[in-house]
Amino acid sequence: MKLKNLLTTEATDELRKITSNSRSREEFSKYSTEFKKLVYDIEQDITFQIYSSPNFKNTFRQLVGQELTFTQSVGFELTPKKKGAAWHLDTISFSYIMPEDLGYTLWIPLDPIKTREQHGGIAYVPRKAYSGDAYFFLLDQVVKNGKVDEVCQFEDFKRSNFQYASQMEEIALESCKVEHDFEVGDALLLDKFVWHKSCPLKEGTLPSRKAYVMRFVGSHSRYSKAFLDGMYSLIRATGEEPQTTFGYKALAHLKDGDPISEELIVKT
Ligand SMILES: O=C(O)CCC(=O)C(=O)O
Ligand SMILES: [Fe+2]
Repeated sequence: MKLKNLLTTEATDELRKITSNSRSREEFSKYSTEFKKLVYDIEQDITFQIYSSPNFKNTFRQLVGQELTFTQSVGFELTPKKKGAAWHLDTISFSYIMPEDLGYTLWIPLDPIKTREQHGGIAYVPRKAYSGDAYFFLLDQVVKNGKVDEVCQFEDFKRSNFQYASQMEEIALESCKVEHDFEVGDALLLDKFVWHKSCPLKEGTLPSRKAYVMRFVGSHSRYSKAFLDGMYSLIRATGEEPQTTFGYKALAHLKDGDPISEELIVKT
């Protein structure tokens, strides 16, 4: 869902500064090489100011009916030479909560997005049309029933990256995608069951598109080490290293089923 004028110019200027100044890690995975920059955990004072402001909290309480707990930030930069992310669900980014629990991505573009001129935004498919909850359920069954090792042996599985849509799904997703224009200050809120992708940036006046992403979990969302371990085994079986170890670093002291509240997150 698109949120108009969520952030002030001061806030987006600050977020742009953080995103510009942060450096990507050396070890690139396939996912991160599809961007000019992809860097995790770049929160600063401004990030805290945004998510703890009463206005922001109220807005989201009304929108999702739950308090949101900030977990992680990500900075993206996309240029015309890079494809960005193909259709996917953020199964790794939300692997530290129970598969059925709520997680949210707030995507904040730091450049204006004009779809008719250069694209460069995010496309998504509304859950009513095709929802990712069945896919989280599927992954849950694999983990819960101790089938991760077996799945990791499948040649088909090793060849594909399970976070992404299949070719047949891509065709269906393309045909019901939504792509918005954005002014700087607007944002897009997606829950973790929403399929989405980057829209490649065409050559034009904008040389690159930056975005700052804030991930949240619902205040009722519970930690799941079992699902976290399962997802990391699956991703490693495809030959990729997980982009982030947030669930291990920041939440390692939690037990399965513990609710994740702000005080429990270890700042790294
Ligand atoms: O900014 C992009 O192009 C990708 C963002 C994305 O996939 C995400 O935040 O989950
Ligand atoms: Fe994503």
